[in-house]
Formats: sequence, structure tokens, C-alpha cells
Amino acid sequence: MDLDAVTKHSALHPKPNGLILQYGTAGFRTKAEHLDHVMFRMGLLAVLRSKQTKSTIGVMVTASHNPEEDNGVKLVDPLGEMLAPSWEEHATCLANAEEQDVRRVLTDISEKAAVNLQQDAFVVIGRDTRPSSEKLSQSVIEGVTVLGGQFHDYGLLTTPQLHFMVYCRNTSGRYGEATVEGYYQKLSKAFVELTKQAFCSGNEYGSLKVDCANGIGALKLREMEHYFSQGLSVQLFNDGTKGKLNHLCGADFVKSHQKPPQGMEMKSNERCCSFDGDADRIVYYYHDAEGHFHLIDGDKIATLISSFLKELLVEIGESLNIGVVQTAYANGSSTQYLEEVMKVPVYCTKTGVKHLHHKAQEFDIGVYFEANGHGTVLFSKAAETKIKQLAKELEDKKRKAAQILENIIDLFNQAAGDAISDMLVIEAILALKGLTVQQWDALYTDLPNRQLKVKVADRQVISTTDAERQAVTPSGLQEAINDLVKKYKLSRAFVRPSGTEDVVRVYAEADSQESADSLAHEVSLAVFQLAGGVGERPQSGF
Ligand code: 16G
Ligand code: MG
Repeated sequence: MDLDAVTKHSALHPKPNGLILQYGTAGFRTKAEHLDHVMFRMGLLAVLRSKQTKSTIGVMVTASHNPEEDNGVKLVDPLGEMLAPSWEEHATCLANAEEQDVRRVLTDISEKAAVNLQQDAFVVIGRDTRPSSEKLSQSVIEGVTVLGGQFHDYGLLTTPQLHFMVYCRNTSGRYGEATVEGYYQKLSKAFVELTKQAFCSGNEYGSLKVDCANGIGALKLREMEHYFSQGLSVQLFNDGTKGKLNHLCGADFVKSHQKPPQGMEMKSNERCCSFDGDADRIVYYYHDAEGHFHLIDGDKIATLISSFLKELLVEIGESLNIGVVQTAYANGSSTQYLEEVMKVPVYCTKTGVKHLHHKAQEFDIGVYFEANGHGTVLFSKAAETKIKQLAKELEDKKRKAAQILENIIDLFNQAAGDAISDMLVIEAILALKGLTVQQWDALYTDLPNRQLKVKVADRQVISTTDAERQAVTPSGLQEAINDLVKKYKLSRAFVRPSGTEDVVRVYAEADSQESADSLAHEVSLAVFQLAGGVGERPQSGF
């Protein structure tokens, strides 16, 4: 390590005085103007991680669904997963080190993590469409270069595409070719195969309206469109030519406001979907004939997908185990439907993709989705091999089912939740089953729910257990929540400190919207009183 060069270059990326940042659920995230030093230092860290794992490491510059003025950065581990927890700590230390301490922190990390400094390093970099992203990704590259790492700059990519590239490169191309072209071809080939079968059975040709949140999803979907146009026609809205990124549009806006994005022309019963700013989340929706808005969130996506997979497994007569992984935010109706009607086991983890991803790896087929639309399906190597073998050996209907499964495996981005890949899977399933968006929506009815935020002096005074469904501290809070929940029918509520914002989040559901609203409000007041609320007391009324 040429520490003198590090010191020299690091001085060109000074840390703003007093700024302390934490590597959170989705990496570092804050106003773009405060991130230059973090980018440079994450370039350095990516080199160390690459040397330690003897693998290619990814660095993605994005702030996902957050406002255009924000930015962020996260590292992608060898198999496309989120960075290992011990390295999240290293990332936080390095990002917060004072200028004169950067060298020492780098040396400490290398020693603690037993990094072989003689090893070569390779880092791949991607960025979203934010105005600040290009310059910030140059700072990452400078960090990589100063420590002697090799790199490939992919330029504009969706977050899941970067995960895909990392995964491909570390599996010697077995998963796919590490180019955007390779990504388009792999997914489109599987999709076209699947929809061919659907159209043979006389189903309608698909057409879909896509709100791209004025982000990278628009660019990539436009590039990809002609690869899959035999199976689906997409019409893009909020494609970045006019509006601002994530402003009044995108998956996060639609899910949290439960209303359509601006700038989209919706006709009744038309299938529509929204991506978020870096295209790793997707939600569907439609207007019914009476003009009512219906949201189809990550829970209903997981339900559609897992039901379909289960049917195929029954058809081929294989007892591969399938599990669905959710978080506490999953609507109670979805959990009940999956367990009682579909008879698939459901597990709950803490919020944040890495927790769901990890749990999903325990099954032959692990379906994971957050209610906010982030998710995918993981197939174990054994399951994949078995299915591919059956697709050759079985006959007639069984063979067809195995072949469908084979293509579904290829269509899912198994390195990360991916709006484009999920969209194609959903469209293929709807076409194969001949389902309309209304029929899909009618699988079960969501319980009315409400999410609120409460400002407190220190959100870490709230600690939780049981996958965030129970508050352990401050004392008395869980008892208060239990008493409030008892007042309503079909009710449930929980609170947790946000991993991305300085607030406590409150979730409540109940048999009616009024009850859910009122329960959420009462729980907010309890948090305010017992967990050190600051500013105005939470008001009722929405
Ligand atoms: C991040 C997470 C997302 C989670 C959200 C929760 C990743 C890639 N993203 O966006 O999964 O739902 O944080 O935010 O893990 P919160 O902690 O502020 O509620
Ligand atoms: Mg995102």
C-alpha cells in the first residue's frame, strides 16, 4: 500500500468538518455535496475487500428512491450480495476518519481482516442518473487507482445490473456474460421462451405502462425493449426527459401515498407499474371502472410468484421445499393467504434486503419480497440442477412445467431484487395463467394500514426483537402498544428506528382505514411520550 500516495490524494477529497455518517441498510446516503470524501474512501475500501476475497467487488453510486439532491454509495460483495457486516463497520470507520487518520485506519482494516496486500484487486463501478453521480463515481475510481486496483467503469447502470455484473464475473461467466448486452440477452431469451408458450394457448399479447421515476430504469428499459418485444409491449412514463427524479413518482411514492404517480395516463383496468430511482423495486396498480385506485405491492407479487411456483412443483411431482420471506411490514392478509390457502411456510426477518436474502438462501426455492416491492427468488444449486435435468427427462405436461421452471430460474436476477427482471417474471406469469390484473388483485384483500414517522431525540433508544415486531426498550412501550392494539379488530402495530432516516417508524393495520389511522396515531403518541419525542406532538388526521 502506497500510503503516501493515499495521503496526497485523500487531501483532494477532504471530509467536511464534524460530519459523521453510518454505513446503513443501503450503504451511505446523504446530500450529494457531502459525499466526495466517502466516495474516494469507498474506492480504497473496495480494493481491500477485493484483495481479501480474491474476487471482483462492485461499487454502486445511487440514492435509490431518495430525492435527486441526495446521493449514496454501497459496496457489492462477490456473489452479488450486500457487503458483509464486519466490513460495514470498516466502511463506517474509514468514512469518518479524520484526514490524518486515514492511513492508520486503512492499515488497521488490512490487519484485522488479514488482507493480503500482494493480491490483485478488481472493482466494477456503476452509477444512476443523478446529476452528481458522474463526478462522485470519478472519486471512487481515484480511490481504486491510488491503491493500485484495476477497475471497469460500467457508467450508467441500474443497481441490480451492477449486482448481476459482479455475480457473473465471480462465477467465470457461468451465471451470464458480465455486460449489459449479456444481461438483456439472458433475461429476454427466458422471457420470450415463456411467453411463446402462453400465446400458443391463445392468451392475449401483453401491454404495460411503466412509470420509471425519471431514473435509470427508463434508459435501460428503452435499451432492452426490442429484445423482448415479441412478448410484451411497454409504454414508458416519467422517463427522465422532463420531470425530476423520484419527484411525485416512482415505486416509493406510489406505495407510501397509495396513489398513482404524476405524469401517467391511466385508463380503467389497465395494468401499470412503477420502478424506483435505481430500478430495484417495483409495484403494480390499476384504476377500476369506478375510478378507484388499487395497489398491488410486494406482498401480492410474492403471492403470485410463489403460488405459480408451487403449482409447477406439484405438476412435476418434485418435493423441493419452497419458503416465502417477508418483513413485519407484510400485510397480515398476505401472510394469512400464503399460510392458510397456499400452504407455503412464511418467515419474517428484519427490514433490509440483506436479511431477507440471507433467510431465502435456506430453501430450495426462497421467495423474498418486502412490501415496498424489493425482492426476487433464489434457487439453490441443487434445485436448479434437478429442474434442468427434469426439463430433459420428463414427458408431456410434466416436461412443459419443468421447462417453464427452467426459464423462470434464468429470468430472475438471483443477485438482487430487480424491477426489470421482476416485471418480466410477473408479465410472463400473468400471460401463462391468463390472469388479468383484477384477478391477480382479487387473490386476497389487503387489511387497511397506515405508516407514520415520529421524531425523537435519539431513535436508538428503541430496540426491538422478534424481527422488529416487539419493542424491548424503552420500558413500557411494548405494553402500551399491546393495550392499544387490543382496542381494534384484526389489528397489529409495531415501531422500529429507521435505518435510513432520523425517525422512528410506526406501522398499524386494522379492519378499517379509520381504525388503522387511529391506532397508528395512538401508537405514535406512545412513542413520543415514552421514547423522547421532540418538536410537535404527533397530530391526528391524514
Ligand atoms: C433500504 C433497504 C430496503 C428497506 C429500507 C427501509 C436495501 C437495498 N434497501 O432502502 O430494503 O426496506 O431501507 O428503510 O436493503 P427504513 O429503515 O428507513 O425504514
Ligand atoms: Mg432502490
